[in-house]
Amino acid sequence: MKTLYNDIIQAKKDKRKLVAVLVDPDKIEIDHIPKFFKKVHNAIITHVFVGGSTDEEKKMENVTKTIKQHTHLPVLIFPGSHEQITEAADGILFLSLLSGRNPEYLITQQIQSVSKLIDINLEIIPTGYILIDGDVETAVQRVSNTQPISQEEKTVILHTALAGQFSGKQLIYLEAGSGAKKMVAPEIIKKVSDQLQIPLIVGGGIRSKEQVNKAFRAGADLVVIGTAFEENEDFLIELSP
Ligand code: 1GP
Repeated sequence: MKTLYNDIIQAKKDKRKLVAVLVDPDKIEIDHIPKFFKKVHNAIITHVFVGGSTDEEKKMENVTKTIKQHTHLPVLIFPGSHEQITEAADGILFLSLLSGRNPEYLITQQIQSVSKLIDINLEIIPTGYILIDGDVETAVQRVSNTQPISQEEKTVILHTALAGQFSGKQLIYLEAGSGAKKMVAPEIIKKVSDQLQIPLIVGGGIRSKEQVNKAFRAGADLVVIGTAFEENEDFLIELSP
């Protein structure tokens, strides 16, 4: 059953915009999760992504379990490595880093994740992950040892996204990187969304309601926000319906 994905497709058809909160297990205290999710539920958040480039304290499983106990929202793993996979979530963005040329993040990690995935019941959503220069060196860049695509290279970005779609990805994620100084430019989002038939996720460096709306107006179907909530939870109040 492709429930999570079907809901995203339905939202796209209905032009209902989606917002995910990204919870990085390295950056949240387990005890704080109940309080944080009370605020999340008062905002326009529709999805929870859990994961990060690293999971230094090996908290992924516990953080995900605790989140599931305190939310009705769909919880998807957004893994930095196969070690972050846990059956405590509802689904997984099965990422391939299409902007990079490092086989480790194109296929090796994916193969290493199979022994776990075949034994558990997570909805798997094949996702083309495209790292775009956000004007700062991000953790994804460091950990994956790949270069982001420059925001000047609009056609390369478009063709990378379409190559993902043609290869069977079900989502495309344009990522400026966590804590990016510059979000993915609305012109790029528009160029890609005008041609793409599958849902488009945009994240990295989004810190204001205006930026969220810009991304939506340009054609993003789902916007991801992490750092802005880590730095200021009251931003959730700004994002109330
Ligand atoms: C990172 O796109 C997400 O993978 C969110 O980025 O932390 O900058 O909001 P921020």
